[in-house]
Amino acid sequence: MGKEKILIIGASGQLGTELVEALRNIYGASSVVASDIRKSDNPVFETGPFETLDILDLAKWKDILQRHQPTQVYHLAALLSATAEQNPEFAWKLNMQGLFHVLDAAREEGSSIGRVYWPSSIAAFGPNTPRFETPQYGPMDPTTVYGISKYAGELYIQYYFQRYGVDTRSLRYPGLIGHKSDPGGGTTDYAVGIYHDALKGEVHDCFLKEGTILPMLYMPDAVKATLDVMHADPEKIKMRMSYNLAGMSFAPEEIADSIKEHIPDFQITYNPDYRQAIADTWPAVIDDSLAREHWGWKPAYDLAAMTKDMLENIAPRYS
Ligand code: AKB
Repeated sequence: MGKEKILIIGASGQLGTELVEALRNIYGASSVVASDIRKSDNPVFETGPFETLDILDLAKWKDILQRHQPTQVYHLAALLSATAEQNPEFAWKLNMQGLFHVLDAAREEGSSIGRVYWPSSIAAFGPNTPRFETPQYGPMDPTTVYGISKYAGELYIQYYFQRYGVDTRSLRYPGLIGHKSDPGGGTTDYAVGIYHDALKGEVHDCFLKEGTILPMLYMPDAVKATLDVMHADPEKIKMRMSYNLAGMSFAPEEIADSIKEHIPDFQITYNPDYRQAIADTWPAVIDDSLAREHWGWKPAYDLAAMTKDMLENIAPRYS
């Protein structure tokens, strides 16, 4: 690869913030342009270029492309499952039109963009998908607007690869858990909030009920998987929809128990809301064997290791 210029769209979000830091460490701060509708107050955003960008604003998008000539684009801007259900029309517009703006720019004659990363999610699955050892291929009948947009997006990134030769890469993320930024509107996000409540000495009132097993991934593993799939030689990416990806699976009472190992007084209560119905249509345990076979995916963190690391990193905020 020659000199790379990276553009991250939706950089102020949970995953974007982490990728800005990781990619600036690899490529140098000036080679990684962060963009979002609002600038994060995370200090890493002061280390390199930032552009205010609403990806639905085609004129601004084209202007940024012309000025920065990115060779790789990470397009992360989207509404997540719970927020999208509050505003389904806008969620569809943002999640799909935003993706088309990126894919269409990448397929244009003479485009600087050589590679596009776009995230999918376990939300692309639905009630008829096998819940355990969920296969890469099988029934996909998402019930949320977010999940429908992810499944449609998966088909489109494959289409743009097959029809126009755009080098698209993608992962189906489980719930992502990290300590560097606050999560934004997901059904799996209780698994972040619970650590903060535990360290504040508060009872965690969980919006999912006991026994709701969901697939989750700790952020350092998510960042590693994202960079690994983007940096893999093209011939290793033998599948151009989104790869199944797994880290760990647990129910709310299991993460609570892992916290009690460190904070014995911690308590959890259960008060399921509309997010329960979303979680009930998602898989519990994912089969990610294709990612392991094709480009060597292997997660490092289990629940116990993640809990220890989360508590250590969040504790200073509340002490
Ligand atoms: C959400 O809960 O919406 C996200 C996801 C699983 O994609 N974390």
